[in-house]
Amino acid sequence: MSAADSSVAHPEHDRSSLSRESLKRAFLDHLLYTQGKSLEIASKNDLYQSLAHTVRDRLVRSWFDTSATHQKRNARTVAYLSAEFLMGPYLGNNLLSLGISHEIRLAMSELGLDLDELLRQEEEPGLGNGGLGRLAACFIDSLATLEVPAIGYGIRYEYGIFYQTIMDGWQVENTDAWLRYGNPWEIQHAEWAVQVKLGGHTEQYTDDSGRFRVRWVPEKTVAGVPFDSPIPGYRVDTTNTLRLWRAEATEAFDFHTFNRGDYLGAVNKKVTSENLTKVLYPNDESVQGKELRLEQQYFFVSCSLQDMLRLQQHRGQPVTSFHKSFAIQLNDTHPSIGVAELMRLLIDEHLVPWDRAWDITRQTFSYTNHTLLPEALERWPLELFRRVLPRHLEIIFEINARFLNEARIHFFGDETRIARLSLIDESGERYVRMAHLACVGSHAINGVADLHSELLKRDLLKDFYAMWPDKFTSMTNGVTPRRWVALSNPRMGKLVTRCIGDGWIKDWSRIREIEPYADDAAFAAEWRAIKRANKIDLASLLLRKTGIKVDPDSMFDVQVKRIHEYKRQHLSALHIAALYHRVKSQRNLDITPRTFIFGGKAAPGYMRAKLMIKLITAIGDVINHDPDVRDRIKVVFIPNFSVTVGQCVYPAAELSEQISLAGKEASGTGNMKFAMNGALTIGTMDGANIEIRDEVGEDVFFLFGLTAEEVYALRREGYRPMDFLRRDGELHAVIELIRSGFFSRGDSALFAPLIDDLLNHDPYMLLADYDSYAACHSRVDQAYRDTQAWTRMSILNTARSGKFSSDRAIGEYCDRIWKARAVPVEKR
Ligand code: AZC
Repeated sequence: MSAADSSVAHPEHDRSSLSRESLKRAFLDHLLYTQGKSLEIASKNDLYQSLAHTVRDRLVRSWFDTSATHQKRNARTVAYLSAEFLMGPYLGNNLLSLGISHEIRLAMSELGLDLDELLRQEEEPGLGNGGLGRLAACFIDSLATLEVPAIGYGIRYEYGIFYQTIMDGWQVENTDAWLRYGNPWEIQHAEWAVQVKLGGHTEQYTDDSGRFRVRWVPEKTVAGVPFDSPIPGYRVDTTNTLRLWRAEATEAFDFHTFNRGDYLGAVNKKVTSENLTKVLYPNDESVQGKELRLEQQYFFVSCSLQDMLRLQQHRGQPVTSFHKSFAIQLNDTHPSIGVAELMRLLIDEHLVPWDRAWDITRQTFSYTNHTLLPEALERWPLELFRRVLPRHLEIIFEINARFLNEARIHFFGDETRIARLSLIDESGERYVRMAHLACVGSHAINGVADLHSELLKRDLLKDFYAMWPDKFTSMTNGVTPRRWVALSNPRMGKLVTRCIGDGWIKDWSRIREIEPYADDAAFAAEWRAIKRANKIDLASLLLRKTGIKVDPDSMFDVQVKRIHEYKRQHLSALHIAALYHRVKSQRNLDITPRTFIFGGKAAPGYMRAKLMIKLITAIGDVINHDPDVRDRIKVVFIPNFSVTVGQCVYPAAELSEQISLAGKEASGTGNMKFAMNGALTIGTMDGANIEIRDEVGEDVFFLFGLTAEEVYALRREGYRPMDFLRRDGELHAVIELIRSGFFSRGDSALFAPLIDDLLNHDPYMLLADYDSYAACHSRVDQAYRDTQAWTRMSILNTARSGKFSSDRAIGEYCDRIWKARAVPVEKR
């Protein structure tokens, strides 16, 4: 059964205007007039495009009514600024929102077409790296479903996150030309293009009324053109907008060069301008101060702010009430230059006095931090910053001077603290600290899970917390139950709907109502059958993508997420190697058959992470081919983990690996997707794992490892990984096995960088947590043998996952930060 069959689970409205005949007519019209094809000669892409256009047409009316209502009501609008939106495929989700998947399926089949095949045709826009980008996508889904006026602002990268293949066990990156066959969901609005300045210098002048002013004389100007996609709420009349900006050369600029007779030079500059939105930086939680990246960030932020000011004017509102019309959320520091840009627009272009402008700015912005990792903190070398944004640097200096004055009064005499707080890092080479700019320019600052928010206050942002405790708050992440359950797990959706109705799709807290069914044998049997069917689907995907055949009756133990040392995929690898070692040493050992499934991308320049992938595939290669193992253990690495692949993985998982070192994973959101789909968690006390465990109950959660407090204590005492190795014979043997080249055809040097690091430094404390992890897995092994008890836990786990909907998270943001509310759309 496929995603689109979710229609069966959620009875659809019988809207006559959407009758099958008219859908077929519209589809064939698009095939002819948009694609220029007949049914006989159409390619699969033609068919997909025609269907997508047919569905988009059905969103346009409500899209239009939505913006008309928001304008008329002058409703406070949430502007979610994010350098990444990892949307996943649109078609299935839009069918679900509209409630027409069943009709469309029938219409297609009457034309001899298979909806599932058309759904598979869509290339997902991979405009994000991982958690942060996917969170933005879940949030705009919830905003629309909750009928909150909102616009997602971001970048229309021509190339999204790279396409990953695995060759000889190594990650290989390929470009992601997702726009190759066109994007049927977007509408280009050339009429709303804006100009963005870059480089150059500033000049002082006196205006007509004798006031001292600053003018920015840029080196170049780039045009920003908006591309809009509709974001329909689930079964409501609200259809919000995702507005992504593409950089284009400005005519004025071309003309200038052209007039000097330098045609090729002009063309070349055009190409350079357009480079700005060419490609997404594939780094997750690490930054290198690349000029182009700063330009990208500034480009999309400036476009978005200018766009909001245009809307403000269009609504007939003065710029000085900008903060009443817009609540801008900074998704991490990537858009934090917005603080300085709004100040520039207000004071230089709209002639608002500084104090008033600062007031407006602070009331407008709020900032979400997504990571404590120091390597992820954005800071720009001052000279680079000056080269790209000379006017902004002046504004930042002024903000800083005023801020530090305030701080000096607050922390009288404490100059080391003042230096720590400064927007400019002057400890060596000078840098602009973007997180500090975001903190100073926002009225609210939040972490993404309770532990993370506490650690922010205690550690990373402690000086800001000391100064402004009231600005800090915690907003635990959430994920949308539409995409992550209704769409990706239609079998489960159907069962749940049969028992409690379909209210859970819009209100996931109601999933609690299935709790009594945990003890219902018939329900449990169905629950199991559904999981098994989902596993069979995943098994066939694995076979197709990797050639590896797995047993759907083995336990599916899954770790999918970006590959990173702090997430510790190699801890799992060590444990798998240990299991193998056990099976080899005791031939008839009775273990629960398991399929270990991994997926995730490593940043292309992150060699250690790439080596982790190689370690997993190398161990897998040996195990999968060893007849002694007799299918008791399989290891599969799914290439190119993406939203599309995730939709197949979460519903099939039984064990969810959330094994980061405590204190490192800000929240995690995959952990929530697994929990909703009935996979039990094996995890550390990290990020939102803690809250998942609080909700589902400690006997429905496999806990192991050090707590964040214990991690700090151990580090303070002086952590010596070797001490832990000596205590554990099996781990010792496993490390020796890897070191000897057993998994690398005798190449004992291959994994040395990983292993030596574990033995000598082990910054993520794998060795300290190993024992506890392995013991916990033995408990999992035992628990899985009792099928009924396991099923019961799985049901309870889902039933108690109500908190982890992004609808809950968005409700909290609206109440506590944005002061935004639902505005029902008036239909024309
Ligand atoms: C991620 C965090 O690592 C993850 O724990 C969290 O769930 C997610 O954001 C959403 O809040 N961070 C990122 O993806 N990237 C950066 C730069 O933090």
